[in-house]
Amino acid sequence: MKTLGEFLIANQQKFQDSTGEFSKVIHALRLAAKVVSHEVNKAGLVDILGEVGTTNIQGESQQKLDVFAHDLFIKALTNRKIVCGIASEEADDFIQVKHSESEKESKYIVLIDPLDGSSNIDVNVSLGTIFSIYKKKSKGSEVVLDDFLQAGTEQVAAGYILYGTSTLFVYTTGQGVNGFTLNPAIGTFYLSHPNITLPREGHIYSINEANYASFPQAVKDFLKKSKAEDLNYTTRYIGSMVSDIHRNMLKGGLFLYPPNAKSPNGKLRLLYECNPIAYIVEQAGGMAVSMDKRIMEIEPTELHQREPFFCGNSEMIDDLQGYLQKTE
Ligand code: P6P
Repeated sequence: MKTLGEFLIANQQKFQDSTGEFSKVIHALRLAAKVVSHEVNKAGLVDILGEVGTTNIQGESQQKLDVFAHDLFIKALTNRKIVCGIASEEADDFIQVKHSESEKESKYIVLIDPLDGSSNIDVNVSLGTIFSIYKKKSKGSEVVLDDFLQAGTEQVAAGYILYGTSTLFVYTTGQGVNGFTLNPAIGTFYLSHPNITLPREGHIYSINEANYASFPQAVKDFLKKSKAEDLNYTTRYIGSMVSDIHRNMLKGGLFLYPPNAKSPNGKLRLLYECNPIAYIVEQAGGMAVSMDKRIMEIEPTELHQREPFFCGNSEMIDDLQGYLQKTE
């Protein structure tokens, strides 16, 4: 079975002018994913080992896992100087990756949610990392905010890492979606889910219905219809987006995070949650929209802006859009 490394080499050879720079970005994300996977899988032991609130043998205080994951991905990407800028959910502003005179300028930027769903750590629910890769578009030697405020259609690649019953690295570069499962015994990702494609039909919808009272009427009407007996829909909601999305990718379904009273623009972040997931879902044959438009066509205005987010099987999205376009 092909490893992620072999897959990258095979794909790199398809682009005669490739310099291997992009592969190095994926290699760095892959390395960080292995370390985060190890830490996530021993999180439950932290209390038992008595590390919480004290210092470990290196004298470092026990970090919260999401800060740990942020630091790790940032280090993996900056130490190798393979990107020129990074934006993270855990950092208010973007991070400039400076190159010395002798170092070759990198052309890639990465936007990342280092550990999405981290509030689930204490209850042993799966977590995820979500990333998006673009090319720097500004002319100067330093990245500027506009380099990060690109529409999702400009993505060079996008992916997620699911720290679940196994650790899965799923990504696309625009030629379909492939998933790699980590063999923790030897630290190698193997191609376990080649060319992931959404099943033609979906009968699952994922939504937090506790917010029903303040959903837009169009969403309420869609949900009412979805409960009709003859549709044999079922609802599944883990509350950790990568888990909900990955299940729907394999089994078919619709993920919805509408606007609500607590989150008037929805809760999910456009740049490092909605756009990368949208790229993956579209590459798997599905669709991803905000209230009235394709999510990847939204022109971002802020680094951490939130958007309503609906993605999954095309026929389920078409059905939902029939309601959304009748908005009140
Ligand atoms: P709610 C996790 O906190 C997260 O960012 C996503 O992973 C998940 O889909 C969503 O929030 C869950 O939000 O409001 O349903 O708890």
